[in-house]
Amino acid sequence: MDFTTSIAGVRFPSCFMNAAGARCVTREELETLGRSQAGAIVTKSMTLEPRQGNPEPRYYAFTNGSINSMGLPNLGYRAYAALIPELRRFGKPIVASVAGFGEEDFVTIATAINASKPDLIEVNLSCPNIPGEPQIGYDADVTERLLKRVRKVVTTPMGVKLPPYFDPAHQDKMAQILDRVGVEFLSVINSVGNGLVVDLEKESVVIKPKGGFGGLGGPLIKPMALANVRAFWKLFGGRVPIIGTGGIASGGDAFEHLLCGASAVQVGTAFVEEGTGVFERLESELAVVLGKKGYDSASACVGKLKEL
Ligand code: RRO
Repeated sequence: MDFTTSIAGVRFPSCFMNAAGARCVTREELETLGRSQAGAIVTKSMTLEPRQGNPEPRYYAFTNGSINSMGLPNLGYRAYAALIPELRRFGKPIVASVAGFGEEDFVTIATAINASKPDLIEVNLSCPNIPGEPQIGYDADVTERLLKRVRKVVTTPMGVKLPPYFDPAHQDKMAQILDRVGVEFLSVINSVGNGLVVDLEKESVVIKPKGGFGGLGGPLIKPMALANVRAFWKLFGGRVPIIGTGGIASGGDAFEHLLCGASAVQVGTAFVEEGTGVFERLESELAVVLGKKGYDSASACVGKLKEL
């Protein structure tokens, strides 16, 4: 089965990769991804300075998903800028996830990371877990201003990691902004922000930061992820490639994302829970699904969702 895909002219040996944040902070984790079956190495979202992140416990997995409030633990952009050329030896695309506190940070980081020549730059507009910092992607004016500045300093294909939207008006507005700015791909969606999971035995929250509120991931967010992939795929008429993220725990889940319009998929919760073996498992499961349905490649079913 052919799992190759292409995003913004970059060829990926497999359509499966890690989601930014999942086991991709340290050099060791990034090299482990390099040696794995994953079709790319996606870095943790980086900030100006190294960060320890929020106090633990800050990640909790439960039956239908996960909740996290990691708080951007990362090595700082200088370390990733130095690592990216070294990660080239694994012969697969490198996706650098850029974050920051305020517009200036994004511009500084994007400039330096662009110079280290990753294959794609994913601008994270949707971290839900910094106390007092709203998600940029929920503020149209801030998003447009920030992206216009970042766009000027980035020559690498650039995309955005969007939060989930729950109203078509918000998706329309964001699509118009992204059209004006000019982005080469979309990563859809980040975790569903500020959920709350309760341990009924302990009568307690399950993570420490922000009184227990955190970003939800895993199977429970799949319908929201599929809806956003589909909505943006339609809004851009399939012309802007989409990386689908959210609830991919089986080959069938990946197939659903492809049908909705994703050209590749990122795996977060399932990768954190299973480690790199998840990429082989998902590929073999997707091969069975595609084979049964008569598709000879993953790319053949992209956007083919039927409507009634
Ligand atoms: O580090 C985090 O807490 C985090 C980030 Br930056 C993000 O974009 N999404 C998420 O669920 N957690």
